[in-house]
Formats: sequence, C-alpha cells, structure tokens
Amino acid sequence: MRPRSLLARNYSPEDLERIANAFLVGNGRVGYKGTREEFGKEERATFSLIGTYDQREDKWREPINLFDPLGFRIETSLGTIPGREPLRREFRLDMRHGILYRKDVYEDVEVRTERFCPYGGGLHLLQKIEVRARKDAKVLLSSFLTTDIHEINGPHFPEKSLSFLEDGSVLASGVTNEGRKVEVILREEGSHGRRPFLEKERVGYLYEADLRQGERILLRKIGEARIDGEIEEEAPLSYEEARRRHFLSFERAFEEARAILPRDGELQKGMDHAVYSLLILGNHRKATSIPARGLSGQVYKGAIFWDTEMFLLPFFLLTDQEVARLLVQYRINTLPGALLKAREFGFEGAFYAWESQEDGRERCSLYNVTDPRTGEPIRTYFADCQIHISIDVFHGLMEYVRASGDLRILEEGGKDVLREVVRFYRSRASLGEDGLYHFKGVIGPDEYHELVDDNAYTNAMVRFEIEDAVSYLRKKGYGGIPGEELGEWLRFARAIYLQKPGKDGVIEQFAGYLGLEDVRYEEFRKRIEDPKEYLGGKEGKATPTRVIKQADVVALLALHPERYSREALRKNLRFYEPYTEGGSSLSNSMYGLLSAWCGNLGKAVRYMRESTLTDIRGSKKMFAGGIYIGGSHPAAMGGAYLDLARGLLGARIEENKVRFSPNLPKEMKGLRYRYKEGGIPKERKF
Ligand code: IFM
Repeated sequence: MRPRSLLARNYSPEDLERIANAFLVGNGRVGYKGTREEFGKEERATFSLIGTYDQREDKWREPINLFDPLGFRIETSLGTIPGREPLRREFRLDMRHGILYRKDVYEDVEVRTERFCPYGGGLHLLQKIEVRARKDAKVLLSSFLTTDIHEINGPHFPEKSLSFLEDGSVLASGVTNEGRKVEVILREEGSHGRRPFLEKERVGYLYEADLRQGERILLRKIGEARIDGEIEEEAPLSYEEARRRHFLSFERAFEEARAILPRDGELQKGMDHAVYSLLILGNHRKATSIPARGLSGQVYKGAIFWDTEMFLLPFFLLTDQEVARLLVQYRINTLPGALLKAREFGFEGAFYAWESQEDGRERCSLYNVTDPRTGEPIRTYFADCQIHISIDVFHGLMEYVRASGDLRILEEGGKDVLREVVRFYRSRASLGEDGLYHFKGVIGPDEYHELVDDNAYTNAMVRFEIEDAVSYLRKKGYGGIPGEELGEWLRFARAIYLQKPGKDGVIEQFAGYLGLEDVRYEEFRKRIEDPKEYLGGKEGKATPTRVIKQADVVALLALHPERYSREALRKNLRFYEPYTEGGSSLSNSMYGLLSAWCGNLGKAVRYMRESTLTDIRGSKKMFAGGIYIGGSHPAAMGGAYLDLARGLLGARIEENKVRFSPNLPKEMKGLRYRYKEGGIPKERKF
C-alpha cells in the first residue's frame, strides 16, 4: 500500500517540465500546472480551462488559458524570490486529497504553499501561502493576478484590463479574438496589513512585515473565473471551509476508485497517480469531454480525440457514471460538427473530427506537423483519413449504454449518433470485385502509414461494433431504431472485408504491409538523425518499413479478443511488438491488455507499469516533427487502469452489474479493487 503522495525533493531544472505535468491539480473544468508560484509565461505556468477556445488570425484554434491568480514575489534583505536559490525545495502532491504542497527553505525564510481546485466544483483555484521567518527578517510579499500569460497560438486577448473591485478583490478581464468575455477575480485574506498595487499586467497587494524568528505571513487566495459573465458556481466564501469540503470529497472519490496492490510500491504509486490523474479530469458540470493533454494546457489544440472513448471512458464507467454520461453527451452534442465534416469530405452521415473542440468541427490541420530542420509544414492525412474515429465514438456510446443500461440516452440523441455513424461508413466504403466492402485510403491507429487500404483495425472495428450493437439492441427489444434498419446495418457490417490471420497467424495491418522493409525498431532507430524528426507520412523514414508508431492490430485484438483464437492473439502480439516504436503514450496499455489476454502476465504488468509511470517519469516525446506536444498523458493513465480492471481482473460491467474473471499474476494476489455498481461503492479482494 502506502504511496498516495508523490514527492519531488531538491529537483533540478531539467525536472521542472515533468513536475509541471505530473503534479497538476484540477477538477475537470479548470486546472493548474505543478509549477512554482514565481514562474510565469516563460516557464509555461498555466491556469487552464476546458471547453472555451479561441483563434487568432490564421493560427491554430486552441483553448484559452486563464489569467493567472497565483503570482507572487518575496523580498527580504537577502534578496528576491524569484532570483534566489533555496537550500531545500520540495513539491508534494497529495493524491488522496487532490492538493499540491510546496515547501522551499531559504536561509532566512521558509515558504510553504498549497493549492487545489475544488472537486466537483466550478472554475475555482484556491491557494494558501505561508512565509515563515527562520531568523528575524523584514519580509515584503507581493501577491498578484496577472494578464501576462503563456499562450501557444495567442495572444488570445487583444483587449484586457486590470482593476480593483469595491470589496477589495482584484479583477482581470479580457475579450478574446472570438469575442468571449473572460474574467478572473481574485479575493484574498492576509494576516497582515496590505497596500494595493497596479502595474502593467499585474494587480494585487503588498504585505509587509517585520517578522521575528518563527513568525509568519499567511495568505489565503480564492481565484474564480467567469466566461461571458456566467457564474458556473458561486465562489466559496471561506478558504478553510472550501478546503475541508474538497479534502473530504476528493478523499472519498480517490479511496472509492483506487486499487490496493500488495507488495509493489512502484506500481502502487503509478496506479495511484493514474487514478488521481483521471479523477482531476472528471467533470461533473458540462459536456465538454477531456482533451488529449487533459488540463496541462493548449497542446494538441485542447482537442478531444479517440483517447476519450477508448482509453478514458472505462475508468469512469466503473467509478463515476455521471462523468461517463457527460463524456457521451459531448459526442451527441457535437453530432452537427460530424455531419458537416462528412459533407465537406463528400460523404454522408457522421464523420467525427479527428481533433474535436466544443462544436465538433474538425480542427486538425491538414499540415499537422512540421519538419524540425526546415520548419516547413508537412501534409498529414489525420483529418481526412483517420476514419476509425467515428466507430470509436460509436463504441464509446454503446459501452456506456451496455454498462449503465441507460437506454434513455439513445432517445436523447444517442440513436442519431449510431445511425449517422453507420451511414457514414456505408458512404465511405467501396464495394470490391469480391462483393465485399473495403475502406480505402485510410490511416489506422499507427499514424505513420498514411492512405492505406483495408486497415485491419478500422475494418474489423466497424464490423464488430455494428454487429455487437445490433445484437444488444435486439436483445433489449429497443424500438427506437426499427428492426428493419438494424437488419440493414447488420447486412452491411457482415459484408465488410476482414483480414484473416495468415498461415503464420499474422493479421496484416493493411493491404501491402507485409511487403514493406522488414526492419525492427531497435535496428531502425539508428537511422534517426534528429530526435524531433517526424517518422511518418510521405517522406518519413518509417513509411517504407514495417516500423509502426503504436499498437494497431494489437489494439484491435486487445479490444475484441473474443473474436480471435488465443493462438492468433499470441502470434500477433509476438509479431508486432518488435516493429512498434511506442512513440505514442497510447501504445503500452494496448500491449498490456493483449498480453493479459494471452496469459503473458509478466508482460502485461510490465506494460501496465510503463503506462502508469508515463507522467511520473516524463519520458514521452516532446515533439512531433517541430511541433511541441509535451504535457500530461490522460490516455496512458486510463489505459493503465484498463489493463488492470479489464485485463488482469477481467472486469465487465453490464447494466450496472460488474463481473470478474481474474487473471492475476501470483505476486498480485491479495489485491483489493474498488469500483462502483449502480453508484454504490464496492470492494473486491482477489
Ligand atoms: O489520439 C492520439 C493518437 O492516437 C496518437 N497521437 C496523439 C493522439 C492524442 O493523444
């Protein structure tokens, strides 16, 4: 057991990026990176918000970052922070209570802070600062709200201003390029008298005190954001009361969702971090879904990918179906964007956006990476051809319906999603001379090979998901979609061409894949000249080879093991593993899941462990071509949870009844798994 806390002591500057992502706090609506309070835009300090986007001129549209209420500066006779090096420094993330603590010891003062975003709450960020004298010292603490913030594709606020409000709070206000009014209000209570100050891009107070050894200045701050004047929830009046509530509710959510693993401190820490990272993304208020980089900022345009349905949803289905419903609702609400995209590409039905924002329109640029050497944009076909996204959305919706038994959501727009997705694939398929439907010119989960025909994942997922949905809806006697129509879906699905395992048991990733240069990743990597080099696409070095970015056939087998023989599962795991770069953080968990189905439990645990430690280690790629893609990795966290719950415990949830068929390695015997059934917390010992 133990962990529950993540510690970074006397960290070095190279660790800062990793800590910023692994130690972030949030509540599914807003978040704040694990950066030091004196950090600003240069260090990418970010008060992030999910669901409000802005576009500046022809730059990429991305979520706005909020004005930053955590600014501080401390002066004593020995110097200024920032600018001074502490003797000791520490961040401690209390994962059980969702609070980040900082403690820095300087020669004359000790600085302690804590911060959190109230669990289940609105757009609030709270912070406490304590400056304690280690020897008699005159301390000047300035605490401020700043409009000088980090933005990747900004500036997003051509207009912005700072002011004092009548009650002494300070206000930063701005209007985005798209005309959204954004305000951040900061109210603070201090232990000492204060003087207001207003300077370019900063508004706040100065607290001055002659401290005797052991005395302190204490400050409590409550930051609140409003978009277009909307108060999502009233800001708490009292810091301590809000903290008490948050502490208890986060603890409850965490303890009810965590697994207690015997005798493996590292895995416990990783799994706790995965659960923590998923809980801080659980939004109980709006159907905004979860961006690929979660609350860590504007990377990937704050967009929602297949990550949500395939990697994140399973956690919420087993721990908090209120959040799961909102995730599904988001896809229902964004159906118009998917209908529009299909029309724009010349198809019918719903072609969901590869990178989706609040309106569901496609936000993935046609030139989504750059050449790091020349800076030239590279044409990528993710938006045009990564058509598996629609069936992933379909899968997510049906998983939710099957898990919760909530057929009502079908009446509330869910059935239109199903229908339009099927319509899309019918219009996108071409009928071959073999009398079967083929999907040509697509991209599978391995994004390096573009414009390929008959990607195994895509074809099989479309077929299996439609078949499974029809059989479930028929079994339920669901009349929202007429039986005749379901029959047509089924006829279509059954006529989709499926790659069968060859004589050697291998399922070819796409037509012609096996004819590519047979070089394993370990050998191939010697050809990489620049670590930022983009390996896929027309000119990419991986393109003429069998090297793939991430699990593709393996993902299919991991998601639908019941459709294949154990032999086929094993052979494909063994075949694809050496060709897989694992460049995407999504890859490990699919390998973990398939390893579990193959009974290779040691390997399953290894992949799951890697996945849980993704952000703690901060080892993932920071660049795709020349584009910065750093940040946190929610899908790796959700994927690790999937490996544990589904792969090792065999958890299956149907209409709120969870059944297990465990497949645990010896060393994990005694594991205690906590989940919910119909909203009721349960624990099961294995
Ligand atoms: O959705 C993934 C994709 O599969 C690989 N590139 C990153 C995306 C966002 O996580």
